[in-house]
Amino acid sequence: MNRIAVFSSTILLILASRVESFSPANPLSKNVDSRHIIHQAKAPVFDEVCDVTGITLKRFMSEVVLLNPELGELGTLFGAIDTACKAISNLVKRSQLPSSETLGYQGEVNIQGEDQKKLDVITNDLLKRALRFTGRLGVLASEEEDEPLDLISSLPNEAIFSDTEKYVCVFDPLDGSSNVDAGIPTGTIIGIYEHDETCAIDFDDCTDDECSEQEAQCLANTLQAGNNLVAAAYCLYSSSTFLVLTLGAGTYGFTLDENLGEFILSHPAMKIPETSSIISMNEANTFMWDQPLQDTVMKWKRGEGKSGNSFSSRYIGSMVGDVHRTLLYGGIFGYPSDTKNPNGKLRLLYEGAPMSFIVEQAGGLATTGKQRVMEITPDYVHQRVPIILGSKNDVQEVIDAYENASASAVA
Ligand code: AFP
Repeated sequence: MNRIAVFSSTILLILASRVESFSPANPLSKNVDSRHIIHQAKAPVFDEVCDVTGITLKRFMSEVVLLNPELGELGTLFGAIDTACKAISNLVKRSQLPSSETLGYQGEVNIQGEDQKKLDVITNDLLKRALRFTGRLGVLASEEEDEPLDLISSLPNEAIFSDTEKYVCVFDPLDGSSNVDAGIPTGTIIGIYEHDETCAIDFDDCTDDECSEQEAQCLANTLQAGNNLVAAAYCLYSSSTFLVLTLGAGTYGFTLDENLGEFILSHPAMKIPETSSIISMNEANTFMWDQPLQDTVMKWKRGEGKSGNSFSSRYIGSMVGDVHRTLLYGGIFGYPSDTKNPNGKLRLLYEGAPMSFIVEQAGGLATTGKQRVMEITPDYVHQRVPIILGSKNDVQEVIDAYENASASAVA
């Protein structure tokens, strides 16, 4: 086989697996309309550049858009995410240098009562600007913003974007930032929803009171269940910089090639191992967890769970790093409900739902113990949710334990 043929067949396999994961027989596939189905109709056009460089994220997205022109605006948003992740990766890497002045605290507390680090604020601003100037962003909600923001109406020449499709972006710009001073991995988490045009606010024409109804509509745009996500991604800033995404048809991992300055497809059609032997939760909280979870984890430690594997612990305390390892090696990552925090610690909208989407699209499961995370509609933007996600069989064992406990409570 010549070089182009080898490359072409690899891509066709990737595209085939994207289509396959949309099969209605796949219990994990979302209830999607045809707009989100990636068609295999036309053979992609390739050149020898990719044979030398690998498939860049830009190339990947343009192939997707070529085959699915209706996803064109999403391609533009991913262009902004690509740039923002590279910029944040540089900021995090340089943050220890005395000249960077990005370390330490901002002196502000965010809406969840957490001390904001300078990097939280800088990366929030960076991502906000990158997405805003695509002209495809309707509303944005961030861990670092008290309320959702409508940024499109404040763009210069906003009118030129009036006919383009808009999206709602929800994100945590720098998750795990409390670890950054110790050089521990951090990450950015992003979820993308469709946008309801009726939410545009003209800030020039209204006082706070007059706008409240529109603001409520705007807010409603962001309060969507994970099932409505059209795309999700995370960037992990670690030994390498990774960008992992799903468009609802499989999970794809890219690694930043620092020499090229491009994300290169390194993990096509990721599949999380179905069973594993890794527990990744803050075990200092074990005694406060729900009894079914405590019992299951204890069985795993003794090698008495369904798989018979003796489990081992791996916990960074930085969700993106822990989820990335879980995707690659399998196991369970969680921040479950406990007696002190009945809804756990992690936020549903911009942490729980996008990560659950990515994990499910790689063949894993994500639950609160009692409910699939993707089915929960948030009541407010910064709502927390208990999370247990990872290898299908291991998460199922937890779900079964909760079901058995509630059945015996009823009996
Ligand atoms: P920070 O962003 O404040 O560092 O919190 C990180 C995080 O939200 C998530 O990334 C971790 O999984 C989780 O908190 C760790 O929490 P514990 O320190 O309570 O284990």
